[in-house]
Amino acid sequence: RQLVFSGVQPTGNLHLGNYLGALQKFVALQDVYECIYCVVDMHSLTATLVHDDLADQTRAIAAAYLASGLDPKRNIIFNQARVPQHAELAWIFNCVARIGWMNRMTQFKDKAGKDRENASLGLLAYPSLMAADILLYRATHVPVGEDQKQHLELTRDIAQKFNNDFSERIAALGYGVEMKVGEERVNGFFPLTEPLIEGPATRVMSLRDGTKKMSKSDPSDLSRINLSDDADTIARKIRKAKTDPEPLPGDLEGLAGRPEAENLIGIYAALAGVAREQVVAEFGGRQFSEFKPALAELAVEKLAPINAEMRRISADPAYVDSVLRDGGERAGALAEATMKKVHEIVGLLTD
Ligand code: AQP
Repeated sequence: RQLVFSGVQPTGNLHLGNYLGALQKFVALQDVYECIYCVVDMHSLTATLVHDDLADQTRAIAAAYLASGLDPKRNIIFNQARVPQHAELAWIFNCVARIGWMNRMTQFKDKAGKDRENASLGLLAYPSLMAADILLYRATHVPVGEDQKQHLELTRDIAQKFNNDFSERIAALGYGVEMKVGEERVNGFFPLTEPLIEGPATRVMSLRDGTKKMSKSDPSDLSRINLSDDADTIARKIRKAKTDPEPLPGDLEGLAGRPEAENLIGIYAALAGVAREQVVAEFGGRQFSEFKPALAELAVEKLAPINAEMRRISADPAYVDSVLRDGGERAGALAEATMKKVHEIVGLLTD
């Protein structure tokens, strides 16, 4: 059985990186797989504990899911806090994972900064909760941006260690599924989940600095296009985007050492749904003064309807809550079934 799981944190405005790296792919995958899409609200406590409007932010991400085209009937859409088994499985994974594994995570190093002793324990254990999110549903595929690749590798390490440590009990209970690890065929309870990191915009960069990831937490609003930006703002941000003085190259090799040009070409390709080769073939030799208006027009064409739909859906918070409640019930039933087996495998006395 193949199943997709992914999530977005309710930590501020969604930007074009979140859209191209995650949401746009979620929508395409709903036609191919059974999918579960979560608003991972408990993750948002790891860096900032007290939020002014966490419930509203949670609804806003759910509205963005729906506005991007996710169907709440075909997919399970819910927020993490409604299904307490996420935290429960994360605790077990905290006991499976090693501190050294967590210490090596680049996102932890970046977010904790120099004063690591003062970072929250939750920030360090973040990947354990992420592994629990995915493995609670025994998801086989996770669409994410490039920045989450390391966390997905850790998810596989946790699954593999759990499968190894409890191999005898898993086999005795008959809960194992045959899977391939390298050349070996083993019996495991949790799948070794594959990341889905594909396409021309797996790492959208800041519009002000092509070497930095486009991010919600960048202090400059000009560095990102927010899904809530209106058409004029989108066009202004693209006009002001940093570029070099050369015309666009006619092939992909010509993008080497030109991170800003590479970023804008990648964004254009992802929005248009074409390969980057096609974009350089079309715009090669032209100046940014010609390319930027074309990119702005395309971005507005794709994002304006999502923006309008987000506003329409957000005006009805009771509807958004009903989607999250219904999704939470469906996710909760699946989570309960997994945890019943996990309790038995681990030997926890719960019934
Ligand atoms: N720049 C990006 N390019 C491509 N994909 C991206 N994602 C994030 N930034 C980019 C993908 O969006 C999904 C949801 O991300 P998240 O909300 O869980 O958290 P994040 O990665 O921490 O988002 P930000 O904007 O980068 O927040 P801060 O500023 O807090 O670091 C994920 O699939 C992610 O890969």
